[in-house]
Amino acid sequence: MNDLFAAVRPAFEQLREGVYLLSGFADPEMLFHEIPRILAAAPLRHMVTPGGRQMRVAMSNCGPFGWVSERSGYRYAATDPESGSPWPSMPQSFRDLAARAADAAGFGVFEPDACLVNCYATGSSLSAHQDMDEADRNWPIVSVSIGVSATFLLYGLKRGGTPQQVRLHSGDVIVFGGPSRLIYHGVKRLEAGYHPLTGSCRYNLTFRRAR
Ligand code: MD3
Ligand code: FE
Repeated sequence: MNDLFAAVRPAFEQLREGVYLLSGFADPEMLFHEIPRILAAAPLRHMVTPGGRQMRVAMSNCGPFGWVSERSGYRYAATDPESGSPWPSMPQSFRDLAARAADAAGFGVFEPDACLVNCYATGSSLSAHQDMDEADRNWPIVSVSIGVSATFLLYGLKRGGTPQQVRLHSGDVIVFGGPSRLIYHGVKRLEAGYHPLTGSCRYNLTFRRAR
């Protein structure tokens, strides 16, 4: 089925300076296989924003550090505030995938120390934001989509304007870095859909270097 679209959807596409779409780069089944262990140790939760609103996307983490949002702000934490325990370990297959994607996009060595697991139910969206909580913005960010397709929104370095819309399918990987590392981005409301791996949901793995 994928071959039908190969001509119009190349495997490697530069969306703009520092943003690369690697269509079908990841094996979503292999990655999703690891998810039950992670979520059993650190269940998905709707974190509260500093503004006091509950996020529509359910989140968890694996790896040495996890991204958390609380009334007091955003931070990277070595332990899950819900349990007080370290986050579940990052599977080697996750590290390898993130490293291979960053290298394929031209960023060289990438050793993520944080993997945010985002879970979108039907109707969930992620409003435009920048990823600013990482110590060293020279590292790229690698994002992997699993399950139901979604529309990713790419803005610019300033808030507002008309976003570039990118449809992301299961197994697609986006790598961000360089001049686009601090662009505003978001995800459109997830439409009702079905994927054999994830049912009506979309999962996204975001690999970052926090420290
Ligand atoms: C572009 N997640 O968790 S990941 C996030 O699909 C987040 O769940 C989205 O944005 C998702 O923060 C998109 C892709 C992503 C991550 C970081 C970026 C895109 C980025 C940093 C700069 C520019
Ligand atoms: Fe983000």
